[in-house]
Parts: sequence; C-alpha cells; structure tokens
Amino acid sequence: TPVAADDVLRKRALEALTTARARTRLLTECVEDDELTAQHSPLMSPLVWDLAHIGNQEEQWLLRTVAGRDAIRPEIDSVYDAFEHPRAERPTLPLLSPAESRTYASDIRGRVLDVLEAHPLHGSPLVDAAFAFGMIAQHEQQHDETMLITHQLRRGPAALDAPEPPGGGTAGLPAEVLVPAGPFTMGTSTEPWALDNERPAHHRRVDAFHIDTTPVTNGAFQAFVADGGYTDERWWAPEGWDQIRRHDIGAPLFWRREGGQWLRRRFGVTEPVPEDEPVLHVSWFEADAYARWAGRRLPTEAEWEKAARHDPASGRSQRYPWGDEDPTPERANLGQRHLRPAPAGAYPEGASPLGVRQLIGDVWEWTSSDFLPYPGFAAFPYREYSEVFFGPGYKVLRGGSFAVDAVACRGTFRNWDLPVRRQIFCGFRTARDA
Ligand code: AVJ
Ligand code: FE
Repeated sequence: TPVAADDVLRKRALEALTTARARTRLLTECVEDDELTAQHSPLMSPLVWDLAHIGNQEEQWLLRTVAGRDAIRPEIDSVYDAFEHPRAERPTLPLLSPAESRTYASDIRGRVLDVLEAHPLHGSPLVDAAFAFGMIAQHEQQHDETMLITHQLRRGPAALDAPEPPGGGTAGLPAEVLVPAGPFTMGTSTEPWALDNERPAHHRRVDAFHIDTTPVTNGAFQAFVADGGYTDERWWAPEGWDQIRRHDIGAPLFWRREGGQWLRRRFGVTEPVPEDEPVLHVSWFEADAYARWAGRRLPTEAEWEKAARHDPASGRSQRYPWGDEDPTPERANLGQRHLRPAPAGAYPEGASPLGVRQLIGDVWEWTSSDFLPYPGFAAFPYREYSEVFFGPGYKVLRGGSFAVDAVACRGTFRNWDLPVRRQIFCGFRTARDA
C-alpha cells in the first residue's frame, strides 16, 4: 500500500540523513576548533565552511522549498553560496564560528526530522520517493568526502583512524576482461534518488573492448615513474606536460622518494607506498600518460558503465556490478569504513558478471570522457548541480572511492573534475580496443 511504501521511504531517508550527520560530526569533532577555521589548502574551504554550508543547503531545500518555511538565517545564504565565493577566499568571509555552525546545522536537522515525519512523499518530483531528502543526504556525504580530502591535505598528526580493509591478490585473475560489442542501457529513469545528470536511461552502442580487471596499482605506476614516464613528452597531452613541468611533478601527490624507496603521507602518517594498492592522487593527465606508456588508453564513460552494469546473460543493466542489491562491506570499500583503498583483487563478491573487480568503491576512476548531458537531460532541481559544468573542461570519474558513502554511489553515479586535479581520491584503470 502507499502508506507502507511511505513508511519505508521515511525510514530510508532518516537513516541516510542520520548516517551522514554522524560522519559530519566525526570529521568536525576530531580536531580542535582552530583547525576547523584554518585553511589547510587554497584548494579547499575551511572545514567550518563545509559544516555550515551543509546546514544551509538543508535549510534551503528541505525547510524552505519542500516545507515552505521562512528562512531562519537568510543573511548567511550568500556566505555559503559556493558560486559566489571561490574556495580560496572563503576564510575571509564572515563565517559562523564552529560553535554557531554546529548549533545551526543541528537546529536545521531537528526541524527537518519533523518535516520528514509528516510531509507527503508524492505529488511533485521533489518529494516523490523522498527525493529531496535523499538528495540532501547525498549532498552532505559529498561534502563529507570533501572534508576528508581537507583532512588528507592537513599537516600535523593523525586525527582519524579506521580498521584496515580486507586483503586482495590478483593471482589467478586475468589482467583484463573482454566486454563484447553491442548496445546496453546507460543511465537510469527508475533509480529513485539518482541525480539529474544520471538521467534518463538511454541506449548506447559500444564496440568490443578489453578493460583491466582491477584498478592500476602503485606498483604498476612505479614502473612508469622508474621508466622516466614523467620526463618523456611522448606520453603526455600538451596541457598535462605543461602542468607537470610548471609544478615540477614527478610522482603522485603525497609521494616522496627517500632512501631509495617511495613513501607517502596518508592522513598524517608517512608509510612506504604499498605496491598492491590502487594508485591514488593522480590527475587525469597522469592517468592518460600512464595509459599511453602502457600501450593502452582510459576507458570511455560508456565503456566503464557497460563494464559495471551490463549483464550479458540477461541483457539488462544492473544497479551495481554484483546485481541490484545495495552495497555491503563484503562487496565494496565505501563510506570511510577504511582510510585507504583495498589491495587490487579484493572484494570478489563485488565482481561484475564478466569478472571485473573493484568498480565500486576504493578509488574514483578517471574516464576519457568529458562531462556532458545525456540525451533528454533536464536540470533538476537546480542548474548549479550539474548543468553549469557540462562541457569540455571537466572529465568524468566513476565508481566512487573509499570516501564515498553508499547513498552517493551506484553504477550510474557520475562525478567530474578538472583534469589537473589530484587531491581527490582518484585513480584509474585502463582499456584497449578489442
Ligand atoms: C559532484 C563532487 C563535483 O563537490 O563540487 C556539492 C558535489 N555540489 N555541493 C562538488 C556538490 C554541490 C560536487 N561534485
Ligand atoms: Fe555543496
């Protein structure tokens, strides 16, 4: 019955919002207040900006737009508008203090939970299937990932801790998998909390291709470095070559060479680079150069999604590589459960029908594709989520990282960033024509 369905939706939305808030609190309570107001990198906002921005977006969408309430603090909207102020200048804004930000976000949340208990969940695209609540839970989780990036960039002793991910191993696994030619369904028109850029479902024809069984590892990437990959212009797109020369880049971000070995800094701890782990913190240009050096290329976005969703037996596109059920800790490394990717070959239960591993979780995977709308795209509910970024400037990343929560990760989910970016939790796998 519709009533029972609403109960399930309210429970799902409540769980998603509560999970997000627990993570937000962890990320903003594990350091002293002066670390929340400091800017740890010009690429990032002070953590306290993310905290109040999370509350402000929740107020704007769930209290004002969905519930029709008056603004509680209209004067702060512009301070927390991501388009009015670039990240570098956010420390100079009249920001709420850490205590004010916490109070504001929790005050908004209290009122939102009252709205969620009683508001109709059908009758408009914004509330159907509790979409707006799911969208706001995803928004908070996306900023939680952003805050985790800030923690990674932060200097000083470790503030976060998590258990080690499960082991991996590629013995017995083929290096690559053949995905046969043919059409598949890309995107979705049925996933209730899919964001506008994932819609609508449409058919795409994809030629046969081979794709790596696992993401490219640190060990494989070290071979590229050792072979002089960063000093050989042949492998580089011109803009990428400019960037690595100008900034004197010769290895992934956070790596350094000491005593004949590669070390890396990870959340305040310096450790030897683990060879069997997917490489992290490489730009699209570095991924592209590695692929060319290896005689391969990055997969297109359509190839990536076909590898992740297409079931050759049924011809259907699944929600995830393993099927339609939600992620579990046995299937994928998500949700900041661990503070690093799992070694290549981990998560056999998360494999695709053709045997491709670790498509969901671990590391965001660069694709060769620009971020473009699907045929029939309609901006919803706001142009600034996706539409204003469409074009040749941004490259698509797929699959989510260990820092992405399950609510913001699925076979159709699309992320994007500038091809020079390397502080995000990004890696890649390669492909080739069949
Ligand atoms: C989809 C991750 C590129 O963080 O810039 C957060 C998500 N949009 N608030 C970003 C987002 C508005 C967005 N990405
Ligand atoms: Fe935001």
